[in-house]
Amino acid sequence: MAITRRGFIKGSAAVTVATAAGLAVRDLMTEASEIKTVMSLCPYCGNGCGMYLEVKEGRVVNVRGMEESKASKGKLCILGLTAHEMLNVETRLKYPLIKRNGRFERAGWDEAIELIVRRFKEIIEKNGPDAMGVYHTASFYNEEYYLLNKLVKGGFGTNNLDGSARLCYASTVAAFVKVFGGDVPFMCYEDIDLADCFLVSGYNMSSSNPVSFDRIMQRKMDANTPLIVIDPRATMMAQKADIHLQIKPGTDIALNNALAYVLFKEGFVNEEKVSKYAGGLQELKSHIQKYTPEYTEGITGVHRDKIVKAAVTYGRAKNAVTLWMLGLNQSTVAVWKIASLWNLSLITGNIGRPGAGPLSITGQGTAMSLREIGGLPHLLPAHRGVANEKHRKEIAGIWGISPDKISPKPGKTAIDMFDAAGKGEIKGLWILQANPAATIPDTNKFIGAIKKAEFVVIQDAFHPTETTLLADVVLPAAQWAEKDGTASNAERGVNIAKKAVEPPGEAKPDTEIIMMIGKKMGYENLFPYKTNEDIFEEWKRCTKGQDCDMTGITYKRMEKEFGVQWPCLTPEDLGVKRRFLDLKFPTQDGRAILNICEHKAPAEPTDTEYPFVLITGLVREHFHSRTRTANIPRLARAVSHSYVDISPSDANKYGIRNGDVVKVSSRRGAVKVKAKVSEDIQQGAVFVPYHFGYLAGDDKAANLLTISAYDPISKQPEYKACAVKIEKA
Ligand SMILES: Nc1nc2c(c(=O)[nH]1)N[C@H]1C(S)=C(S)[C@@H](COP(=O)(O)OP(=O)(O)OC[C@H]3O[C@@H](n4cnc5c(=O)[nH]c(N)nc54)[C@H](O)[C@@H]3O)O[C@H]1N2
Ligand SMILES: Nc1nc2c(c(=O)[nH]1)N[C@H]1C(S)=C(S)[C@@H](COP(=O)(O)OP(=O)(O)OC[C@H]3O[C@@H](n4cnc5c(=O)[nH]c(N)nc54)[C@H](O)[C@@H]3O)O[C@H]1N2
Ligand code: SF4
Ligand SMILES: [Mo]
Repeated sequence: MAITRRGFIKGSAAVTVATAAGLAVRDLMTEASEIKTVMSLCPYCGNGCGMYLEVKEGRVVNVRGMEESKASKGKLCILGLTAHEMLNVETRLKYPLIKRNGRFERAGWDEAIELIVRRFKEIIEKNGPDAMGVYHTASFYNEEYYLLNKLVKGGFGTNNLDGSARLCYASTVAAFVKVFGGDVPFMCYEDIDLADCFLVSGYNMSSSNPVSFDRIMQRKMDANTPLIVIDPRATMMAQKADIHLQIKPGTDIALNNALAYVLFKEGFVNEEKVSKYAGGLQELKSHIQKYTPEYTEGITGVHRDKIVKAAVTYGRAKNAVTLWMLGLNQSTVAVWKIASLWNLSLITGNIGRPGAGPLSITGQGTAMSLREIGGLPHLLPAHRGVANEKHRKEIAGIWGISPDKISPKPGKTAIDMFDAAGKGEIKGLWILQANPAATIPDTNKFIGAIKKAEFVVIQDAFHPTETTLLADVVLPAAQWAEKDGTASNAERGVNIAKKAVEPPGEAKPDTEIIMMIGKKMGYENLFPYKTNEDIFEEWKRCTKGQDCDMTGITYKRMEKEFGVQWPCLTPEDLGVKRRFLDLKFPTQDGRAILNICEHKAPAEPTDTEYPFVLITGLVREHFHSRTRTANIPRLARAVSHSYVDISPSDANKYGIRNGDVVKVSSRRGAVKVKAKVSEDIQQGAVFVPYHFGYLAGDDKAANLLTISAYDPISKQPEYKACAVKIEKA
């Protein structure tokens, strides 16, 4: 039978439509039919593109780019354009589930919440609040982050609240603190349109942020702007570059120091001027003397002449914008990698001007909000710290609790939190909007740890996921488009995303679920809200007088004005496009800090037994653990299975041909995936995408191979380098 769905006009005569099931014939006279447009934000990456949802008959039937969005100017990438297709799919979780005798059974909300509250209370009463670990996302809305932070730190009384942001952007935040004295990103997207040179390191933007990639390409076309890309792989981004510095994995610091060496030597550093706004110039100058292009060629594998050419191209630019992402963030020397890259902006005076400086774009959609709200183990709302007594008092005042309730001890970061569960120190785990059994490094270790925990609650919009299967209770969450929320994007612009449709079954917004658990645990006083807007208004009170002051931003204003950038003090205040144009930073002497950074190899070097470096990363058509994108047919088809990129010479050496099944093993696990013999990967390295967890097959998950070693400053794991061997399976 043909299945059709026809539009109809409100108030028109009865229309007959065949429903999706193709069976029922209904009188639809009273139903509205015109397309309703709802403003929203793309639920995926940190570019934070604005979008309009087109809603018809209670379903989102289309999305379109929002012209007014400063982040995207009407554009969307393939993920954004197909986002609505994830809403009504079979794998949506519609009811709470409780595991009994190893099997999930459908439960009512009351029963599920009662069980959770009883077990959480038991764990806290018996072992103290630090026996709880809460793991969340960098994709919540402000209201969600705020409530969870308040419940965990102000209710439970533990700071063990961390999440996937640790895997993603922690190193950049730590670098901001180290170099500029605080978590203070200061540029804006428009700076891309004004740059005369782009330096992009460890950021595969053509796949991970196609909208800003397009913007760079546009600027390149308009102004013939040179693009320098640092990446061990020949990604599309790298192939579009004027200069591709194809380093050996993990050798960024040596390369960045060599670029600095050439910049000094060729007279691109105005020492007197730089010393006014940056400290440590002479120390840096003497430190990098050993990083000559010749010496550095030996470490990085990049020809000395190419290093000189890149440095001179960068040095000549009037305004150079620098961008970076996980190729730097996910390393055991991540903070130094980033600081050595930013040294280049600082010594060449590429700072404090439109179109110049380090432009920080985040990975997940609302990572900026997470940082502002302080949903991390050492932070309290609005850039305050748990270790600071004055800060605890201020926040306790707004929360209406005694300051003693907030622990002064920073909580555990992601890897340490799960390790503590593995050791039996953390007994209760609550995981919201994350799929760590697919995304944490060293999956086997993670699964061992979560199995050791006494009670595990997962709150997700889909089931099964690699992590929901390991839970005692699974709670069904409404997702994007099914709830209201606000969020900051990478340029500090605050936006609203409105609810467009009802969630399926009994799924509820995360805010409601957090409040249900919190109230039942006895913290009614923490949740006096009638609406989402009430939550936002209380959050704003935390920002008053802080650097991220949002006093002038309201729900009403966000419905008309797009991405007003904090600080914004009054309703008339237009916000601040760029910060620190006076080159006064929140460090002790007001100057940025030039750091001495020394090259150090990854934690697990290659050897004769494990001779290859494994790089893991993303593809354009999938998002993270694919709970969403695997449900969208055109995306699922585009990349339907995991694979390993191997260079032609290595493939030849091992007798591997395109399409052969290859076993890739590390000291922690092994996968069997199809070989993709490709010029894009260098000899001695292999690449496996991390989107496939164990549900894609027991031997498919890249994170079976990866190592949980992390940067000692940021605690972000080294996903971009571990030692593996390959063999034809
Ligand atoms: N389609 C899609 N888009 C996404 C996401 C997604 O899952 N899918 N996720 C979003 C999120 S949360 C994030 S964090 C971002 C991540 O976005 P990206 O950081 O762009 O993605 P990755 O593939 O992890 O890695 C970036 C590049 O680092 C390179 N690299 C590896 N080792 C090194 C090294 O030692 N030095 C240097 N300089 N480079 C190295 C890799 O070859 C890779 O090309 O993407 C966001 N956008
Ligand atoms: N090997 C390797 N591993 C990596 C990386 C890498 O480069 N290499 N990159 C890391 C990076 S940068 C990141 S950001 C992480 C991502 O790691 P995760 O955040 O763990 O990955 P996601 O798949 O995005 O998990 C989000 C979960 O939330 C669910 N969800 C969606 N919407 C909602 C909602 O509204 N409410 C609730 N409650 N749930 C919802 C989704 O179904 C999904 O299960 O992965 C990391 N893992
Ligand atoms: S670039 Fe990022 S925010 Fe924009 S549409 Fe694509 S995934 Fe969404
Ligand atoms: Mo990320």
